[in-house]
Amino acid sequence: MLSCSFYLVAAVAALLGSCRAEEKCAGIPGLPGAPGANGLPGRDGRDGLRGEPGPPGNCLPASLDTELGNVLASLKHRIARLESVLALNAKITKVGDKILASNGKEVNFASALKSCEEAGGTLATPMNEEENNAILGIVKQYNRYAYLGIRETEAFGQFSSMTGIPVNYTKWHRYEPNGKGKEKCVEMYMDGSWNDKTCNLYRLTVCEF
Ligand code: MAN
Ligand code: CA
Repeated sequence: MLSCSFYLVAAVAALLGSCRAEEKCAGIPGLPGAPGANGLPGRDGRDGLRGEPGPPGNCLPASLDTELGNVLASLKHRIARLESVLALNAKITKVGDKILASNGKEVNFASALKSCEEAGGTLATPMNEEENNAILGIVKQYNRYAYLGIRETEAFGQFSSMTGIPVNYTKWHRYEPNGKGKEKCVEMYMDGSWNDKTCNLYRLTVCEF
């Protein structure tokens, strides 16, 4: 049996890795150690090469800018003159930014709305007294009641424009609206006041654009 002191000497020798004759003493390679912690970030790289020049800006050359300005001014002038011609012939009524016009036809509400929409507008919808008076001018011109672009919603007694916005301005005739959900459309009387009315009658088509 080997003495304890032999083991002690062997252990110390192994720990110190002391070996004078390498070929004879090289032991079995140890197991790989655990991976080390991540290193510190590297230094910044060097500046890159100069980029390509950017695309041209959206500024027009002065000459083209002037030319477009002139074209725009003459278009505006021509449109203004055309509007004057149409207004002179009572074909259109200008009120604020809106243009009102009628085809002179009396049809039910759905057909009137369709005609206006096909022409790129909608049924005339007065948003204030000035617009109501402008529509009234057309109603008087044709001497016919007109359907307005206002309808009763699912909530009885609540009226909205075709876009679904509840009407803010109203011009109800005395005791109107009184349809209690049975008169879902609105007609304009000859004095500009409103009456809720069924939608299947023949009323003047007045559009706004
Ligand atoms: C008729 C209809 C109604 C309206 C009354 C007013 O019955 O036009 O819509 O409210 O007249 O008297
Ligand atoms: Ca009514």
